[in-house]
Amino acid sequence: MRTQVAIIGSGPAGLLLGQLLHKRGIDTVILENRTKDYVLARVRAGVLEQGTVDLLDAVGLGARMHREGLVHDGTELCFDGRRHRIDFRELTGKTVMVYGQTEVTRDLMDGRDAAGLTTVYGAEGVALHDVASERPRVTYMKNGVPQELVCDFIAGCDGFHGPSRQAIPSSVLKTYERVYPFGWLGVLSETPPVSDELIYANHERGFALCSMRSMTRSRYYIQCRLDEKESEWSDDRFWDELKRRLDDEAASTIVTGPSIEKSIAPLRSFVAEPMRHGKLFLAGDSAHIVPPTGAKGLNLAASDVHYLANALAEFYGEKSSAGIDAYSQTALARVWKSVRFSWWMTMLMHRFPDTQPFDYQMQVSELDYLVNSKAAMTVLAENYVGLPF
Ligand code: RFL
Ligand code: PHB
Repeated sequence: MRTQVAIIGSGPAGLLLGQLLHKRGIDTVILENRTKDYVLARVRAGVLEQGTVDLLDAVGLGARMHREGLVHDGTELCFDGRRHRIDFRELTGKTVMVYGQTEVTRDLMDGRDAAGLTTVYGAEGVALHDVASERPRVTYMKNGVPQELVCDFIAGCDGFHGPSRQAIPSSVLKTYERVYPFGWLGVLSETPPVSDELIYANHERGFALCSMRSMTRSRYYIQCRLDEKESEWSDDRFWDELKRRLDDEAASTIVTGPSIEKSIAPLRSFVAEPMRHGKLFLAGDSAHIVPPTGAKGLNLAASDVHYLANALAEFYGEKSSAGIDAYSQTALARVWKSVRFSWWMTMLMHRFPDTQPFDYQMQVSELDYLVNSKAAMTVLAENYVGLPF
């Protein structure tokens, strides 16, 4: 098989890139090792920046998001037993869209199917070859039969554990990492959200987050230890612990119910540089990971593929390599700012194993300053709604 751009991975990065390139008349094939249903069942992100919303609109796939998504004008920070609102719209003129990653993925997959574009699910043993040459290739197995995809470029959109980043020689690749000493235990339930907006809570017992997927479906998280297992957390234990970390009003009004999904995610910050090697480009989680505290992961995948699609369009349209030569630097400038914001919010909101009473007072004092300073709230708000791209 031959294509212009071989995309590895059908997560949000790969699927959105496929649509952006299709709009510009550039041919793609996506290779995904999982099944379509497996990809659709992964419960992950929930908050889209305006820039991500704009990209879904630009590829003509925003209609359901505008119908079913929830526009949030602000968020709440809870500490010391009280909630404080940060008004994004007033502070920045912008809002965010609460719309699940599973729905974004479904809309993008439907768009790809409707356009008749090729996605190979269940592609096993995907391997990248000759990425620094004029003729890069990807090999894989489909139903036990060896296959080869010849292309002009490879887009590595295969997440943190995929093969693309490994195809960049270690002598070229520089990585930066921080692993946090805790995880998030997430629960999805068919219950109305406790509040109209998200609540990020700093509590002596650990962080908690009240999020949602719709007015009848809630997503809650609590900070947990890394050695804990989902099976140790019955629904009752989860709800009890969540309530203890919220303010009295939220704790007394929250509607609980059976969990329909429960999982623990570790938290890490990670950046790989450069994001391009020869004909291979990394985009999304294959190049960087942020802790979910700032809701940035999916949005960074979107800004990466926006830059990459523009660069490739410039290459095919104007025969200029300027865009692809600048891709890594352009994308990384935005990546690092989101890495910083996510790290800062994580440090501010979580309890660390070595947190002393002094450290906790420092967090509360910073939060108290934050919610009483328009300048500080604006800093949070403009990062949360997303820096321009
Ligand atoms: P993905 O989504 O991991 O997709 C990568 C795809 O590549 C496939 N793949 C392979 N394909 C072929 N061959 C191989 N060998 C392959 N290996 C892997 C995988 O099966 C998969 O389909 O990466 P992508 O596209 O870069 O998207 C990134 C986002 O998924 C991620 O950043 C977000 O989910 C992060 N995230 C959040 N981001 C936000 O912007 N807002 C949020 O509110 C938010 N909340 C979250 C999150 C992530 C979480 N977890 C579980 C990590 C909440 C959580 C709990
Ligand atoms: C979510 O709804 O899953 C979610 C929302 C905000 C975050 C992280 C996750 O910061």
